[in-house]
Amino acid sequence: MRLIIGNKNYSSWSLRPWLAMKVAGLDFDEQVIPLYESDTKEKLLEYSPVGTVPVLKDGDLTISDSFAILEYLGEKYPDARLLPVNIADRAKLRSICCEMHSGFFPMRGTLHMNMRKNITIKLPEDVIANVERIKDVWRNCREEYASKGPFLFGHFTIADAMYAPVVSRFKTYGISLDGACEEYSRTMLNLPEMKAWYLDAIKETWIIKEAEIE
Ligand SMILES: N[C@@H](CCC(=O)N[C@@H](CS)C(=O)NCC(=O)O)C(=O)O
Repeated sequence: MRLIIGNKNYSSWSLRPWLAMKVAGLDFDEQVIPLYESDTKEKLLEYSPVGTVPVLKDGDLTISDSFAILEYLGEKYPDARLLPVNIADRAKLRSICCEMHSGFFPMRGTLHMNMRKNITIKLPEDVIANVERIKDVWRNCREEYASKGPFLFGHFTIADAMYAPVVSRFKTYGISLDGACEEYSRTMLNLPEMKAWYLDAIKETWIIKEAEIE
């Protein structure tokens, strides 16, 4: 398999399948395409007509979109337990994954993923509302699944992959966390695979000005 991704410092959608594939111990090549350069679109279109990253190539199959890739991996590698076994848990997982995938626009538009940065900014009301809702999601999951392990559904699943960039954004922008949310954030940041992505991100030299809040 080959996973085509964007800059590790900035590409939140790319982090999601990469992290899940690494945690699941899957064998794959990765290819980074630096985003928002003059030839980026042309390069992206070589891999998928959608023209965005991430893209997963598995033999003749091309899968675009982070969530579609995660779902595919969950189905293809059941032993990796990227999806919960229980149908009700799967439904709950999909509900919070879709909420992430199709929502939180104020948070996504203001708190760009930027792993090199540590900065405190005054948050607008709509971003605060998103942050509070995300904390609720994490708290509710941790309350329900705490006895099964430290991740949202106990063991690591695609839900943790979906929220991994949020963990990083909260760290970058100094969002204060306590209790279950602080523990969850620590669990995610201490994942060896997350640390490996951070190390690669920090080494990158590309700068995307729009994602660099001063
Ligand atoms: N909903 C898509 C979003 C993908 C996306 O917007 N990726 C960004 C990078 S994080 C991208 O490829 N931007 C380049 C462009 O739009 O030209 C997914 O989940 O994969």
